[in-house]
Amino acid sequence: AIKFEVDSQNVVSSGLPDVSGFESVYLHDLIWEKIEKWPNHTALICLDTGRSYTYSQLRKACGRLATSLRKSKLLPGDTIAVILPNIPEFAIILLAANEAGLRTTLINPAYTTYEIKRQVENADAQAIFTFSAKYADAHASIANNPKIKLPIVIVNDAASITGTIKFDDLVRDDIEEFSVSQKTDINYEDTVLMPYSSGTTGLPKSIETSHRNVVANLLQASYSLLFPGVEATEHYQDILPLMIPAYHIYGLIIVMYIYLRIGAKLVCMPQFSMNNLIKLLEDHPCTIMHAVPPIIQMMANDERITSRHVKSMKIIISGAAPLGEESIAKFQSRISDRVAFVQGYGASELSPVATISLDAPPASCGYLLPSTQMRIVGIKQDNLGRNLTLREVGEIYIRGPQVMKGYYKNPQATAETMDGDWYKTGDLGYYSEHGLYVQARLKEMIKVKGFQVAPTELEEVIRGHDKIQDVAVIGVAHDKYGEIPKAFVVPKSGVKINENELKEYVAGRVAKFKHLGYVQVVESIPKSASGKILRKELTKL
Ligand code: 4UW
Repeated sequence: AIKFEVDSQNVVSSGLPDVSGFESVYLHDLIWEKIEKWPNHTALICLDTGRSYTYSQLRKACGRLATSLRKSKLLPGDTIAVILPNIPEFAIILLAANEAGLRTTLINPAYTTYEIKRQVENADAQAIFTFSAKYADAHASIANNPKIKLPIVIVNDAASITGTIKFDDLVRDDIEEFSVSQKTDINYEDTVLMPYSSGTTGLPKSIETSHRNVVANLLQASYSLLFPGVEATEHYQDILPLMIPAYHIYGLIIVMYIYLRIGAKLVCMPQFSMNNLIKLLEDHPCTIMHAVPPIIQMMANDERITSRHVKSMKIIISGAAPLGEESIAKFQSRISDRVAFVQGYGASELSPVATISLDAPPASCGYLLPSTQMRIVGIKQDNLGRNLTLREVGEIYIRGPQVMKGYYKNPQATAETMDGDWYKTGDLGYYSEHGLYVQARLKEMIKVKGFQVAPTELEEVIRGHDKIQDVAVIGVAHDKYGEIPKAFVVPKSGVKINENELKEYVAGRVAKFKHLGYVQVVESIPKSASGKILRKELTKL
């Protein structure tokens, strides 16, 4: 089979047949497309509580919640903020919001109030879904925002708290399911998701992703990932952990949505830990697993995990950060060599996948998805801006129906990250007969365990410390997390700053994965004439 084609301009195209039909399908309709084939199969089960939903129960709950959302005066184009761990109700809320024509901004429940408030405001959210009374207080200050139409909805908590609504009341049996005629006010180009990403530079931004973007990517990724040529119906017996967070677009689209569409069973893990993963694998004979590199590394090194835990496992898929070949080798030699490993490459701006394939070597990120094109653009003085040939290293540009509409209310950032209809990934790599190899990140984004950390955000937090005059943050290599943030700080004159003092200051303000690994005191921060931090120079200090 032809894996890819290269034209005279060095534009690489997928060798796979184009996907079609994505222009005029709503995201939720695509997910429910085949549901009558498996109404009584379990769709989602919670690892912690055993609470589960069959496909038909899931569909009904989504229809009822969509009706309730509209009754709450939320209108098409309004945004809801979802602050939830991986629980079955996550899928209900997302699919109901999709159906009601609402946009969703997904927030890490481990975020501090400071971080949540920022994201809620950045996305102009009008409703907040959270999971525990414990959080309601913290979110109350956010819910005071005059834009909020629906106060906090508490999912999965028996307690009644003033100013909040219980999720169960929005999905009661007597609520009519959302009717088809109410859907006419949604367009395929409407924004359905607002992933939060720092992109190439600066603070995190809300991305506008349309129904069409996500539907296209679901069809593209399904073609490349689900054993092409095999009818999707054969996958209804698959069992997968929903382990990577559904509040990250990789978990949401590539794990939850893809597999709900084909009738698989998802075991939701609300809180990741090796103990929980071991319990999950012991109780549920998983057949496919999506992970990030640090999890694969932990599995490879954890003596408690043996071949018994992966006896039904066909494949483990990794993405969001580079996967070391040593992890795969150790996994295969120590645990099982029957499990195949595959990497994918994506970004929040790509709804989210660009490359993945079952027949590429595991060190490769795979071949381009159907209907996807790539250019590798020179960044050196002697090849700057030129489209390079196979095996030459440059910046990865991607084009296809999965490329985002743009950054929300930020045309400048959108213009900077796009070259016409090409998305400039800010990643360095090359393409070969074996697919895409990603070598490094050119953009300033730091990735800790696959999670984004924006240096600009940490710099802003650190600048708030009264002993700090100037600061710059970069990512440095970490053997377990991939990378970890390091701050270079210039104290105010005559003041001494102690490393732990600054680490604690940051720890009090941002989620754990953003905490500083290292602090180095310097005399000045290297900057360009225009005042931009020269982060490459910092690595030499
Ligand atoms: N190797 C090296 C990789 C790789 C990588 C990503 O947080 P974001 O915006 O988004 C993601 C999405 C990843 C993803 C989604 C769906 C999927 O199937 C899959 O593979 C299985 C992966 O991470 O961060 C985007 C940035 O993360 C880096 C790269 O720098 C990219 O621009 N990245 N995948 N395989 N680096």
